[in-house]
Amino acid sequence: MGKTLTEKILEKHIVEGVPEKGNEVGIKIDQTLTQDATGTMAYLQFEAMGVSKVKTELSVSYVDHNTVQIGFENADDHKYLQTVAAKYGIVYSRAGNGICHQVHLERFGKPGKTLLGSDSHTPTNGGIGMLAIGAGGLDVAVAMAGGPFYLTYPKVIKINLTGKLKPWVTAKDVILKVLEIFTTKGNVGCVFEYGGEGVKTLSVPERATITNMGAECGVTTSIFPSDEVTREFLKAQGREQDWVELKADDDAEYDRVVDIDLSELEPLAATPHSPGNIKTVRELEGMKVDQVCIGSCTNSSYKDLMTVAQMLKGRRTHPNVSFVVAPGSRQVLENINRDGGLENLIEAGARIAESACGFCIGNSYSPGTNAVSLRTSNRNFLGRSGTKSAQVYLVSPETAAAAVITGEFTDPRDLEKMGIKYPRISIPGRFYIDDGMFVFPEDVKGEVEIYRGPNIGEPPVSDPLPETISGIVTIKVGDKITTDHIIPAGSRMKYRSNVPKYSEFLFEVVDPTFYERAKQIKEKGKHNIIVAGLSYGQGSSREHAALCPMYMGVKAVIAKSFERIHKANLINFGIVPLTFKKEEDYDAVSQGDELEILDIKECIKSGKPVIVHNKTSGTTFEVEYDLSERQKMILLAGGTLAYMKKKAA
Ligand code: MIC
Ligand code: SF4
Repeated sequence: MGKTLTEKILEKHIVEGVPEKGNEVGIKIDQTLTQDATGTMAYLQFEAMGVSKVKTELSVSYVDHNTVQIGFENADDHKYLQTVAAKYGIVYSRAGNGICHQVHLERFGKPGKTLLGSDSHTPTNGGIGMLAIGAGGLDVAVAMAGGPFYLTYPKVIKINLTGKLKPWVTAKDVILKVLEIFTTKGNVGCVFEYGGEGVKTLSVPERATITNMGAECGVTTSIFPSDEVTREFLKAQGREQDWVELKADDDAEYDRVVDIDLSELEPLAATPHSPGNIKTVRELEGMKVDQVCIGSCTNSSYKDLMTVAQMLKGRRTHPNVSFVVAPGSRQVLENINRDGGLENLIEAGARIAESACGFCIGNSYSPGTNAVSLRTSNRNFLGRSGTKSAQVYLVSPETAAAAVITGEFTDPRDLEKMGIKYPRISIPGRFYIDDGMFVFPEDVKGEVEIYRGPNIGEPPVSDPLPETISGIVTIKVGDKITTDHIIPAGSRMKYRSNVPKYSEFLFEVVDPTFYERAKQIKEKGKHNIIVAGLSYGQGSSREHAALCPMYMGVKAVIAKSFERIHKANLINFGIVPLTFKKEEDYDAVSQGDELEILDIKECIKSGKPVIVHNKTSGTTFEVEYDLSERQKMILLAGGTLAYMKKKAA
């Protein structure tokens, strides 16, 4: 039987475990990336591992999230990151160089290699044929120290592309279609592998738009083959030597095959407040638009911005629209500048933002009250833009630019009637390349002293797992609670290196009284327990969604189901992820109930069922846990750092 592309790459990287679907396997990681908002904690943890240099082929530390720098905190953190990179042999990408995923695709992504990144959109580099996976910072630190990364040997779903996109229909519409089919939940443990005749019609950055937003479906990663198109892209980046051909065998067997005819797609939008709420742009036509933001790691490539620039050439931004453009990288900015695109954008009235995450993470350009904001980014979770009442729609650059012209939701195909022709932009044969904003380890001379500003604290350590978890349901939430709900980013993100301070914002968008209640429960010597519905912990890889609850004394989360990265983060920080066996057990628990999770330690050790006693209602119910032997040992030790120390001893 032939092999899928995913199996072929995994086969070359497995160092532990049996490669059977559903089994936990450990894989060797060739490259890692971190960004500043997750990186500081990751490197503090890496330092605690006592390794003298990173053991990967390449590790890059990007600064792209906290670049607004109101106050000293982030500038200090960046200096910490730069000195750590210099000391341990890590490439440092300075603020201004661009968004980690876009820059990595341009300068470092290599087909056939594994990439682990402390950011959920790491699969962007699946567009160049890498097996690129997002994880919590601690897992990335372990990989930098030479340890394996553990994942469930995945089911592989083939997305078979046929046909060719029609003018005005884009890669973004492909992934929004995928989101319509698969939704944002129920895809844990799967990989999306793209194949079929349609693949060759998509450029590498277009493929990367598609693999980027696979993260919203909750899959482990998404991957495209590496073909002539990949070779051309690498050549344009001056890296043709990094190309290898990679494809699935013709007789490879997949767990499921889904066909998408590219020529049948039309412009789509994800409506508030989930990337999975898909409508056609036609259905939304005429809705007044207040803000348009083009950029983010999903849609900020050369082609994206040159297309928009061409559409807007000689036109003005509608007077009711605030129009923001954030090029994905300094390379994109330099190239659109050289090719005249930047001029068109400025003349049209664009507010040119830094090449960074910016608006996407809500640390700048927040929309007004109840504003309708069209964005080319990947997430529109409640409050993520920085404005809770804002209505954020996720669209393609073409649909976004159409609204810049008309001031309302407009199907870009209708622009033809206004005399606007579809701009056919192709990728340059050779990009203008300038790596001057990287600091390479070989550029570092002499001894390096690590800089630690006052904002950087020791990473908190968890207490060992108690015999019985005895506590209060501090909060009961519903389905699809994202890490943006658990701990906001945006203007709060500057406290990433200060866990006690950052914890004050836990569940801010859902229930701002959470912190005070959790604090009181902790002070009474009780544990905090979170109860949740389906797909708990969707979205980002931010381990603070586990680290801050741990700091506040949360010992267990009982949910209907968990998303992959968040579940791994909970385990890393010694919080037990338990699942309801029956729907009615979830219904019967109320916020404020006193629960006892009896003999939890013994149950996990011996594999016995876990019984929860609800002292408030006088009832009991059974919960389940799906943990590998390794994960059990981590929980018993009280978290990954404690487990590693124990193992070393
Ligand atoms: C996001 O898009 O939500 C982020 C901000 O990039 C996060 C990482 C973080 O919270 O620092 C992610 O995607 O993992
Ligand atoms: Fe940055 Fe947004 Fe991409 Fe996250 S999704 S890495 S915040 S651009």
